[in-house]
Amino acid sequence: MASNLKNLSSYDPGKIPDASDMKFGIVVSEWNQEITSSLLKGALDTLHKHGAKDENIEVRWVPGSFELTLGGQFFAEYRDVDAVLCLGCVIQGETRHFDFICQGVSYGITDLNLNNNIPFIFGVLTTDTQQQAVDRSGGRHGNKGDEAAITAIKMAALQREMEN
Ligand code: DLZ
Repeated sequence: MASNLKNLSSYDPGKIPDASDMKFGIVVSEWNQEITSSLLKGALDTLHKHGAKDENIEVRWVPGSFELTLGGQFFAEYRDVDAVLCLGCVIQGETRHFDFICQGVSYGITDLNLNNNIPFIFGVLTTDTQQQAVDRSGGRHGNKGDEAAITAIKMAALQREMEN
């Protein structure tokens, strides 16, 4: 469903597993930092709301969305985490850079999921305008950071359920 029809922050709280013993890595892009900081805040608030503890959440910044995949890979290699949230914002400019970054990060995150057997969450806004990004990072369409956190908790819980 297109996000102009859906609030990214709306979910049924009764259906979210408890995250009090889950560990999370969060990789955030410095590009469009005023937007990505809001995504990060949404993700942290939502993880905490569902029981995640500060000591079980590690945040690392990378220069741009293109670097989210390698930042995510570092979590898989060097940390013991149940899920990794990748947060970024790519805004359409005058050149084709937008397409290459979006393609790189979406394929990259798919590869991370399949090659590491833990969930990596696509928390990247890809918008035509700055206003669309504002609307989806704590504005009138909610916050994609909240959505990323809920997805991380659900996928980490699914993995536990299926491997046990
Ligand atoms: C270079 C670039 C441009 C033009 N736009 C964005 C953007 O809108 N969002 C974003 O996260 N990053 C952007 N970048 C930076 C690239 O992601 C990357 O950091 C550089 O190309 C260096 O690899």
